Amino acid sequence: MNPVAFSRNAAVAVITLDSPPVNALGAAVRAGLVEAIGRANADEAVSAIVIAAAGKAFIAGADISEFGKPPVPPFLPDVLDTIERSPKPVVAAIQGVALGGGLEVALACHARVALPSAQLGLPEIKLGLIPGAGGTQRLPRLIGAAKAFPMMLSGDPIPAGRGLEWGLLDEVVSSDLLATAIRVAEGLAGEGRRPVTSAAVDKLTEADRAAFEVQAKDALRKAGEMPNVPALVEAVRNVFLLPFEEGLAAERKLFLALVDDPRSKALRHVFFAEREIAKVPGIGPEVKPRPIASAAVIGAGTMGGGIAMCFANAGIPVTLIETAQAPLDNGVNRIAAIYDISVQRGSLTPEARAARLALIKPVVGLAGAAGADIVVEAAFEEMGVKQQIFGELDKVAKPGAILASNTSYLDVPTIAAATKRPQDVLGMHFFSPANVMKLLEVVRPKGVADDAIATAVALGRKLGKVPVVVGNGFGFVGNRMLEQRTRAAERLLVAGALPYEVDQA
Ligand code: DAK
Repeated sequence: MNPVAFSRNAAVAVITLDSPPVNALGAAVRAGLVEAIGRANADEAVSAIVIAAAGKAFIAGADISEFGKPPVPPFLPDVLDTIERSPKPVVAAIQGVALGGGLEVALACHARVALPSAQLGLPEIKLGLIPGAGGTQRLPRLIGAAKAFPMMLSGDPIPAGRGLEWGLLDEVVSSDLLATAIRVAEGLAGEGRRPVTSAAVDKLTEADRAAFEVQAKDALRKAGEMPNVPALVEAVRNVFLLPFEEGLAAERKLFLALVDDPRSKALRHVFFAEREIAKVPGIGPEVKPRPIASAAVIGAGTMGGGIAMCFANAGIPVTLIETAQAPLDNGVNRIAAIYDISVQRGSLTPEARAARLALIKPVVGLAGAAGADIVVEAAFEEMGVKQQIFGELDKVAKPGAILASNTSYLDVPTIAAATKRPQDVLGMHFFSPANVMKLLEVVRPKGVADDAIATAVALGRKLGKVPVVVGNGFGFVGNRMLEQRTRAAERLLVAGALPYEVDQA
């Protein structure tokens, strides 16, 4: 199938990208785009061009799997050059995400229209990179460096409405996206206008530059060891120092050095790994998760409290259970103190703090778990304790409730054997601090129902975690690795190495 289709609507050429799942800019798409722009410009009946996309995304950026492989022409910066230099105006029609190289395509166009649901972003920073196809040079020229730099520094997309407000978009329409893009393209052709982003200068004021330098200083202070932050600062600063072409060449050089950095290679690996682990063997989309409207957490210690916060943060009411009032009060006070710190830092409003605390209901005794759709046990790491709890849970929990243990090492089937419902018993292993760490091991013992695993995975995502389904082996995956490392470190200590030498090794 050709990933780039060409059609005509009166005097407007419509170039439609159709490369599922997300219209990434692989070699075939890049070649198709150049070819289609050339065809439109060669066609005397065409006066303007629209770049549109089929499917849920406009363009999700470069094909990440091509990074680090021998580059195949045409290169994206050259494709964008072709678009920007097109004698006939080119308009981008954006639905869904325009990310990375996808937004850079849109920036090279002469106008941009989008649906309200569109998301515009340069997420390269999250892959250990910086934008490498003109993003660091064109976006500041279009909206000012003080707005462009934070977008590139966070990598988080902005909604279409803000894009319109900032001048990144020319129009936002809730329907008839293609018809609007065609109208805008005809309008530009009629007026003989072809606004070129790389030539824009009016946003690059002294005030903009000063504001950017303040942001840059702060970013460099917080950058840690990530080399892409100083690279981003340098690239954006060039907007004020160099002509466009030279800034572009400098950006490309910085980008290519980062592509070879092992930290970027690791982050690209993580991108695909996180998508790979979403595919659970034997559990397809036909296995529906059970509805989870309420939860109970057993144990108000560090782990239990953190897990209860995960539920409250996701808006799920949660009963926090202890054996006595004093440890329960301690647990609730600890949770409130953690929320207080967030309020002091400004990352949580006092209202949101109150709303989250109101979702946590402290209760003494296991009977409090009776109404919950899921129970997560976070008691002492001792088989006897776990079996006793699960034996009692079997009597009080409602039928079909998921019974999960937060055990980090213990055999889940042995815990499940304390109940008459092993099909509902699994592991949900959070990592400390549970309200912060993203990894969630979902332990899948033999005998557990597929929809119970699907429920734990779906719930994990709702809690903002990266759920990874693992087998029921000692230490599962995370602690199994840490165990080996700790054992080796201790051997070195016994053999006479100093702790800092062990750290170095
Ligand atoms: N490349 C390859 N595959 C991608 C992809 C990409 N950019 N984006 C998504 N996919 C694949 C996923 O791996 C997944 O594949 P399967 O697992 O289904 O096989 C499938 O698309 C669906 O993705 P998700 O499962 O993530 O679906 P969601 O709907 O949840 O999310 C998303 C869709 C587009 C929001 C998300 O996938 C996403 O954030 N994608 C990554 C966006 C990104 O980081 N783009 C790359 C930015 S870097 C240069 C040349 C080029 C460039 C620079 C320089 N020179 C020659 C100097 C350009 C750089 C960039 O664009």
